[in-house]
Amino acid sequence: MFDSLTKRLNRAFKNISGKGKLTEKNMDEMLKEVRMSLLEADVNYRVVKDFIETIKEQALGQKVYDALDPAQMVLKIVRDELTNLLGSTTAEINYKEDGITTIMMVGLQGTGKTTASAKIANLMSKKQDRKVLLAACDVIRPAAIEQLQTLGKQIDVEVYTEGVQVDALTTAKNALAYAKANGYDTVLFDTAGRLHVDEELMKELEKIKKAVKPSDILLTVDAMTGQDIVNVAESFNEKLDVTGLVLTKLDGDARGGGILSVRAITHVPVKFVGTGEKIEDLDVFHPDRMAERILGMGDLLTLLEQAEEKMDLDAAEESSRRMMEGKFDLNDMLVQLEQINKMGSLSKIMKLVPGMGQMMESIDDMKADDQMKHTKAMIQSMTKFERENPDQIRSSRKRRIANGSGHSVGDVNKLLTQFEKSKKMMTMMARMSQQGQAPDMAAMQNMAQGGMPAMNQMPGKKKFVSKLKKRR
Ligand SMILES: Nc1nc2c(ncn2[C@@H]2O[C@H](COP(=O)(O)OP(=O)(O)OP(=O)(O)O)[C@@H](O)[C@H]2O)c(=O)[nH]1
Ligand SMILES: [Mg+2]
Repeated sequence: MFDSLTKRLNRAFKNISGKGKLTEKNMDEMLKEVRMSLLEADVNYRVVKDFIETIKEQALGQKVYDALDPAQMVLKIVRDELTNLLGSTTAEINYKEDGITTIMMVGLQGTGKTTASAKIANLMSKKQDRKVLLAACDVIRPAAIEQLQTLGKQIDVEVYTEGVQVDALTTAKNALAYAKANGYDTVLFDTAGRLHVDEELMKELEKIKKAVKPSDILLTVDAMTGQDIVNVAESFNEKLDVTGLVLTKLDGDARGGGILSVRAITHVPVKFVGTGEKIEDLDVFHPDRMAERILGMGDLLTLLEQAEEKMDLDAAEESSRRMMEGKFDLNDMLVQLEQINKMGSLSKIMKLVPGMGQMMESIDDMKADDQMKHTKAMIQSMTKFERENPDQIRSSRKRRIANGSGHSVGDVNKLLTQFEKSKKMMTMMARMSQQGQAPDMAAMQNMAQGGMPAMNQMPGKKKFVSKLKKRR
């Protein structure tokens, strides 16, 4: 995601960091670089122009030239302005206080309406305790209804359909009546897409809008189409008054131009972003976190939230406690590996850790996954005694473990060394956690080089999250 933009921006900031005094000349050079990076990322030129001017003004206003650490100040200004560009505050779904919240999904063909409908339905029913109905209002593409039904089953959300014989408007009205009669509090209407914005599509959508009086009209736009997003969003917005955007396929968007232009020009807030094909690959859009991600500053809040959601907290607590007491053994390492697996691909996780995105850009998920499997196999070939007493594993035991798991003694040695490093690192993190500090960069980098990342050992979950939030 935005890898090339992040890299170029970082290069721009290098120009001014480490220099004791900031001069207008190197500030100008830096801004020129930033400008080029944004244009190259396909950000709208008007947006870029305004952005650079604002940075200049801010820099003058905040007297960065006299500051002790000008580079840091400039970076903060850029971060804040980038956050503003992306919408400053998190835009929420317009839930109705009483009555049924109705959400219409609209967008061009293949942009991800159906997928996003299911992802959002899943998020609302699993995390927000809402009773959600999906309405299949795409009666144009024959397989569309089936696609929604398959997704509905997967997430355990009912799908209302009357087949392709009944038109979209009637289906929408009936779905709403059905929701009322059956105690649903939220209905998501999946509608048909067209290749281009056309009259016929807009007319149909306007009729559905009139009938279901949507609390939200969410427009899905494909991040990979870059600046064109702006044109599409403007056309839809003119006709329908879109209330939010779902920016899909951000996982494939190396440039970022769309996301950076669309809010500034259309004033429609981004509410969600799609980051992959799987149901869980949906993030609520937070402008400040996205700005930091674009600047390569990582996103610890999202990382911690994901950890909280996906990991088995009891197991994590237990291994944390054991670690604090200096009892961390190979059983715990196995538990941790399993936890990491649950969080998804290593490269995605690492991008969220400050400073790691750059460093781990070439991380090979297949290789990392393979390595985890080998490590697990070796630990699983050990006896209970061995797992609890790694330091007692001598040559004959090593040979047995190697043979039993189809590895060499060298592999077992490597595992044990890695374990020792992890243990050391965890002790260090535990100390930081007790002192209530955020993990620092050096520790993170050690972590990457040393062995396995111990996500659940990041200092104290909820407390840490609120501390981080307060720091902003
Ligand atoms: N990588 C990636 N793929 C996505 C994402 N969202 C959707 N897709 C894929 O994009 C393709 C189209 O998604 P759909 O949800 O069917 O799109 P749609 O807008 O409903 O398409 P129509 O109903 O034909 O207009 C599917 O193959 C999805 O798996 C995303 O965030 N990331
Ligand atoms: Mg669809």
